[in-house]
Amino acid sequence: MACETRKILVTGALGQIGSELTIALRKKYGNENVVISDMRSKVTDELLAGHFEVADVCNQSVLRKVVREHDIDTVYHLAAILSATGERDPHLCWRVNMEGLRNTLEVARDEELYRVFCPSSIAAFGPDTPRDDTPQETVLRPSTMYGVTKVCGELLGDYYFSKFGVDIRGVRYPGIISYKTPPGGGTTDYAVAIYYEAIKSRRYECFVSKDTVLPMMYMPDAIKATLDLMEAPLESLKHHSDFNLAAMSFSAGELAAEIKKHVPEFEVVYKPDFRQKIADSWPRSIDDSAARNEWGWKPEYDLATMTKDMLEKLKERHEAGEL
Ligand code: NAD
Ligand code: AKB
Repeated sequence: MACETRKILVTGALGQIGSELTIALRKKYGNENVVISDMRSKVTDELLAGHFEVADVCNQSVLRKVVREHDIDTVYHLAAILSATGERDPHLCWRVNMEGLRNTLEVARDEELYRVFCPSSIAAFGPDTPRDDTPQETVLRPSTMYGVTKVCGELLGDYYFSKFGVDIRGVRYPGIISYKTPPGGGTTDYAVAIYYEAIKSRRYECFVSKDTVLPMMYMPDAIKATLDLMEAPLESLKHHSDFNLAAMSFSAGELAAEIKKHVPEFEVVYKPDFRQKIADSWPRSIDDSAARNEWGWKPEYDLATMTKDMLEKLKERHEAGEL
């Protein structure tokens, strides 16, 4: 099945992950086979190389129309409200994350789609979960609305799989670090912003404490995981919507120290805000052996290799006047 042509829809495609996943999918399946959609309409030229539709995932008939018009058989459902924005507006978070997913699953069932991808997050865990080497099967009692929607989303996905045969797959992404599109309102955003500020102003005010440790992943690994899971044979999967996924864990202080190796004059001050409490409720490290065993997951980047690449790429963008 690996190289078979697919007709793909990416929702939330203008976001941090969608903007890079779209490019990877188009490279693999061809521009004409990857339709992208988002609520927002400001699209970069790079993403305009294929079809773009403005579509609110809360509107099921619009979603269905896009799927039918473009003969879609696979959806990467990335439209969502993330943790920090979700705590500011929990109702919006519930509506977009839950209605959006249910609409996607309803359309997938009715239109007999081949496969659906919908990510979960380390936010599915909560203060009662073991924080180190967090197991695949463990306590799921998050303290944020975003986390609540991620747990419900995993359960809803698995329900549609067992009840209706919808082949939905998902990973619990850690914080994703990247240099192309800024993150969209999460708690792990500091681990991206710190790189931008190291290049732009040589100073960063960090909104979590120096000793805050969270699981993180570089974007190329996140894209690889997504594509690999979506290509895994169904028979090899015991899990579906909820794979733990890990690459590296580090504290905010360790991240700053790694950046200082390349930018010695870089300074960080720590001023924790409401996001500290969210970070403190999430795991420090993740056991992802189910992903490794069931579909061969293995990350490439660690803190040192990611930092070198991030700083090189952001420096190039800065020199080109893009930042
Ligand atoms: P993002 O905030 O960068 O992008 C989300 C996109 O969804 C945005 O472009 C936004 O305009 C769009 N959107 C919001 N409401 C919409 C609606 N009603 N209809 C259509 N589009 C809408 O998010 P991301 O970081 O790219 O995350 C993608 C997915 O991955 C989400 O499910 C998120 O929970 C998950 N995830 C991300 C991370 C991370 O660190 N980036 C970590 C764990 C899980
Ligand atoms: C967030 O911080 O909300 C996201 C996530 C880990 O789900 N980056």
